Amino acid sequence: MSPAQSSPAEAAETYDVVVVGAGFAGLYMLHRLRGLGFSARVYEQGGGVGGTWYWNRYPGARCDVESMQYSYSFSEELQQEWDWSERYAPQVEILKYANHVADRFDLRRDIQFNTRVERAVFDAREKGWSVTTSGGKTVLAQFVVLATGCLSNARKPDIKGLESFKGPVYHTGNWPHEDVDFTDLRVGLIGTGSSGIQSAPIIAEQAKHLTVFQRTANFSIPARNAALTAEERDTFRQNYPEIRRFAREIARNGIYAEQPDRGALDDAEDIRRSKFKARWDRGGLTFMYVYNNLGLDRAANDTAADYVRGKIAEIVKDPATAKLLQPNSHPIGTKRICIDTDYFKTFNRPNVSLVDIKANPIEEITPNAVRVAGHDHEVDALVMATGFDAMTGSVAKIDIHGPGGQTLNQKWAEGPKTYLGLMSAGFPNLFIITGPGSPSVLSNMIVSIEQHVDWIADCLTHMRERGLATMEAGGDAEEKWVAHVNEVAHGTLYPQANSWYMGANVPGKPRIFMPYIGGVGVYRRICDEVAAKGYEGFVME
Ligand code: N01
Repeated sequence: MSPAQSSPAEAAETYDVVVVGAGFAGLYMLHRLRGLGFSARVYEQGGGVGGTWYWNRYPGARCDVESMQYSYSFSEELQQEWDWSERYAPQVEILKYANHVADRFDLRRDIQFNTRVERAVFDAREKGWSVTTSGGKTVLAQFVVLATGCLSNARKPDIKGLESFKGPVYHTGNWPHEDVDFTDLRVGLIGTGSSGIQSAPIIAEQAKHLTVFQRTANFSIPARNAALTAEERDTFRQNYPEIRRFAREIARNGIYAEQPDRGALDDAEDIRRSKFKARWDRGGLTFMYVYNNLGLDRAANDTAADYVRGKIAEIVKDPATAKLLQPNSHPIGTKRICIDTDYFKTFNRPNVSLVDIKANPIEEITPNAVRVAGHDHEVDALVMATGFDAMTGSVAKIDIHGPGGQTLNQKWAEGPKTYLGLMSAGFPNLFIITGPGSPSVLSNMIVSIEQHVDWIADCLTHMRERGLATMEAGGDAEEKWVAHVNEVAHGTLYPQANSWYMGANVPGKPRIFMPYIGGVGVYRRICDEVAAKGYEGFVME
């Protein structure tokens, strides 16, 4: 299957597949490829495996999907032997798990760390990709799989004067590997998404003073994190076959949980409140699944949003601060809902203050302060929890040239276009794992990663068995899929928010709802049907 059998570039290393990234997607992709006898090389820009969990080491970082579910299902031994310590695993433990997987399945020998893929050019004659890395080396591969992650391109906003700041500036998505000590320091935190909301309470415990600069107030539900007991783990393990099946086939978001059977307005107010209370007390993402229409109907959504706003008013003692923390700019859940531990309570501390930068945006950053409305908020260190160029950002950093000479960035200038989120027309033999146009970030990522990896593995096997050299998304199939993804999104409340799902957090980025909102079960069936019909909509030669 090597594309370079009679290549003029005979000295170049050749692989069946180059995988970009050694996070959860890249690791499992490598494992499957190896098992099928394909030669593969993984390039990883970090110094270790784990992807998002390698980079996001900020204080308080932990998963918001429960750990027993945020784990691979492909190996029965693995899921039976690994002991998660808490309901929501901390970053350090998830990273340990990724390292355990890499060792247990002997994956490291095919991974080259500290190496970025800079460029990939399709060679029509060789029917494969010429891949150039940051080390200046070029290898040939018949297929390239982008396992680059959806939230891996950390974004520091362009704020006037930022470069003049004398203290350290950290980004939550690119946190140092060494301990960061905020003791006796005045810390400024910009950004109140999941990362800011998780880190604020921990930073506040350590710092002399924490000033949170909030542009958009966010909805957050308590995590209610706790140690997992041996019984809880055992119950999960015994029921894994059903839990995994349900997560893959039934749950919209790939998470095993009770599914709602009625809308919010079908219940009287007292019943509705008691249901919201039960979910609030239980904690976690399933708050949004108490009713089946919270993402669809604004009046229904308002009932949940009002409940959370009421909770914020109960928790936060200063009424003006509470009011500022109550989100009013978007329906609940249409920006990724946050899961926190004591976030709102943190604003009752005497060493924490909140600054509204919606009404008065940051004017500039000076060597020792953040200036808002003419007032200098003095800080010794800055934490940027300002998010990512999501879903397309890490793909865009690679200079990808299709056979016609067009780059993927040119093709995606008006927004990403894919067929099933897996391939983009005009770029043969290039797969994307959890790309735009697939459920991806709207789901338990591991469920979506496993589904994509398995689909790609089956597809490569299909091609090998038939002696097929290239595969490409068909233009018509892609157009129809893009239209479908849009249509489904616009049937929901999601596009009403200026979210990173819409590309709205990056100035100049096209506003298109990127993930597929139809649900992981529906999506899996579509992908399976496409494969069963001989990869309908794809062109194979
Ligand atoms: O990033 P975000 P994140 N000036 O984009 C603000 C996953 N995740 O790293 O909303 C001032 O959500 C921005 O304001 P606004 C999860 O999927 C999961 O927190 O654009 N402020 C916002 O408040 C999550 O959704 C976990 O008005 C600026 C914040 O910065 C995703 O990663 C933990 C600004 C960015 O929020 C991203 O989360 C962490 C500017 N120029 C992350 N630019 C868990 O599993 C941006 N902001 C728990």
